[in-house]
Amino acid sequence: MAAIPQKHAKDAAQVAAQDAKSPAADWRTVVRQIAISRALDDLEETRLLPERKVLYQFSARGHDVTQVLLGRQLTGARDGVGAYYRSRPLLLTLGLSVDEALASTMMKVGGMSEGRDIGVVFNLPRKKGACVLPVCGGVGTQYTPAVGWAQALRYRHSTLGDTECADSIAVVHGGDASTATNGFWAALNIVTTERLPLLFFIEDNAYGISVPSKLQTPGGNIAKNLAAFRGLRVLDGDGSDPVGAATLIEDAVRGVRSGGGPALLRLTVPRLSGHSGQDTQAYKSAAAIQSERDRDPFKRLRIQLVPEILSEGDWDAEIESAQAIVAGALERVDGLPPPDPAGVRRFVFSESRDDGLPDIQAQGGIWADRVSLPAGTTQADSQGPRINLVTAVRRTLERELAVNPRMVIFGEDVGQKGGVHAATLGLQEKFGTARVFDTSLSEEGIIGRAVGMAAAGLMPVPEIQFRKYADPAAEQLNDCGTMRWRTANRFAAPMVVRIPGGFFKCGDPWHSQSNEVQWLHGVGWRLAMPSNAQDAVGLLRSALRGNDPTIFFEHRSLLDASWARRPYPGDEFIVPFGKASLLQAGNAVTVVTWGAMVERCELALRRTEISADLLDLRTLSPWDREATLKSVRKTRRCLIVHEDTVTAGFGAEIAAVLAKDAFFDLDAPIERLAMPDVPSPHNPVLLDAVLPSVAAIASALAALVAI
Ligand SMILES: Cc1ncc(C[n+]2csc(CCOP(=O)(O)OP(=O)(O)O)c2C)c(N)n1
Repeated sequence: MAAIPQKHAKDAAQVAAQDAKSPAADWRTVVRQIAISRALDDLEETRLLPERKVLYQFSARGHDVTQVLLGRQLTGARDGVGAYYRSRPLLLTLGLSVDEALASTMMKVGGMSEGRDIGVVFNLPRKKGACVLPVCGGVGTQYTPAVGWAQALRYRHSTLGDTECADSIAVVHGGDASTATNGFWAALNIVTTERLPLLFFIEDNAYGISVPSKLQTPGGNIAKNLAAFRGLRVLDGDGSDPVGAATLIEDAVRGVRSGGGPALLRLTVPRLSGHSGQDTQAYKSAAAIQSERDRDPFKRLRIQLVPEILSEGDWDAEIESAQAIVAGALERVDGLPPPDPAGVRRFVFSESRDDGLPDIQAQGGIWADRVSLPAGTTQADSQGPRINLVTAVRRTLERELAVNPRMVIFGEDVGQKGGVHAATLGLQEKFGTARVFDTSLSEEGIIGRAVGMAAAGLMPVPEIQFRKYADPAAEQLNDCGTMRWRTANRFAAPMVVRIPGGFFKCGDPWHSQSNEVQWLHGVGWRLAMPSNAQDAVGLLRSALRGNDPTIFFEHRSLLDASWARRPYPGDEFIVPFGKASLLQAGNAVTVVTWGAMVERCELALRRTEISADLLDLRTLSPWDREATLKSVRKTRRCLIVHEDTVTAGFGAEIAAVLAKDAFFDLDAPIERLAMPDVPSPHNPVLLDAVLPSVAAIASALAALVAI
């Protein structure tokens, strides 16, 4: 063997030490994997982007060496990975094939989203071996779902007895700028307070597009700033020294895997290309660009390995082999067809196959793991004791916790206190703190964690304390809803988010808004708005045993309202979504409503003695178009009443459908009665002035039938 040049002797010694103990020691494979990533970047940057066969290119050049080294450490049977758009080398190391990678960026059939999402916004469903949660475009969105995966590992191990989770971990990969996001801090708080097995793997390339890292964290070094953060092990190193980085990565992963609690590893890396294919890097000086090139970790790795560990010939052979692999993939993938536009509407929700069996996602939720639950019945037991709506929710949660060991309930104050609305009262006492638990005050953390738990095969039931406080979770809610579609049914995150909202004895802009229309514009969410205890039981059970993310809206004014009290309909009672309830039948007009307005409409009809169909939609996603159309075609008039504000409220959608599909059946314009476009006011006098009242509904009905 040739003598090691003096200046590299230390490197070679380190490599040899690595060799003896680390899976990353198979340096030849490491070199090939990095070279494949580089060859893909080269191909895309120099050919596919100019030829417009790739429309959005993100190079990982400079980030690739450390990612490959990390990937080789993720050997746990149920390791989970949160990733971002620059994580392709990591995914390639974890099993993403080169064909899949190229088909993704080239928007072809066989890509990880079937052309629906940006090609580097990946996912890697896996029952065994590291699973990569669906990547999102939003920076920082990867953090809280990875936390959910880590918590699910602990739950699956300690409560479900899944021994494979014992030494599995979660890893979340992000850039320096992502450490400024809400998601990062929410995740950091949760993993350190809960002591979850999660590694933050931060590749600091000193820029967020063009913004330097000193604007993302004071002094520009997140590791330094977190050095005293309680419950977090912090490691910091130079990612352009591959051998040193390999040691740090191994150390960080081993620490988390062996029960040492959460850790953060920051590695500085050069970003050797623009932020994306479009970025000319005009904001960097020539000297800065040159200094980044000088820090290229792949060049450094060659110096560290050749010739002592790998011969020059072996190194070159790996580079050539990588180029051949990528060229072969290109030949195959270039010939693939684009995705069929006829399929673009598929997989917004769970679907059935042609043979009627469910077309279940590869990963996420209890359906993907074929967990079976008791059969439901649509027959209500009318002999049960009368219960109020909040009891209906509590009893249904209790029953489902008993039959579904994968179900967990969490949120602010839901534990010992039993929730500020008392919907979870006594559940923690009965089922323990692993299954019913309080969370930190972070709605992003609550919903993001639920996403990761669902991906790991649980049925999370998070509570958002009041409707308005779902706002900080908007990003996670949105990304959860689109997950099935984005991944072309590879992943889904079914969960039931319980949200109390709407007015109570008074209103206010914070606790009392209803704004359900926001969910209806959020692709992929089911939405239930029960008006009474019986429907609450049935709809909640449907949602909890279902295979889609669902918002379950609990109207505050109905929780203990006497009108909403009904006989307990039984432990297996279900109400299918999308089926309106016809509360009374008549001929002069159709009244379409839901939630707290149902009782008011009933009272108004009694007061006016108008013969009407009264439809309680019960669910708005899906909503019962057929029943609505059928009724309006019969009565030829329609009044829609809702609490949400009028402009672009859901009544507008219903009216548009009726105007088109029942146009020739109508004898009068479709009427809407809703809140004017103001926030919910506090003083009851003001609230009464804007909420549709019984009197206002009655006079709208009278006017409508008089036309
Ligand atoms: C929430 C959000 N805000 C802004 C953007 C636009 N954006 C995309 S990448 C990026 C910079 C992120 O930098 P960093 O996290 O350091 O990762 P890097 O790209 O450097 O690898 C920005 C601002 C986004 N995708 N998401």
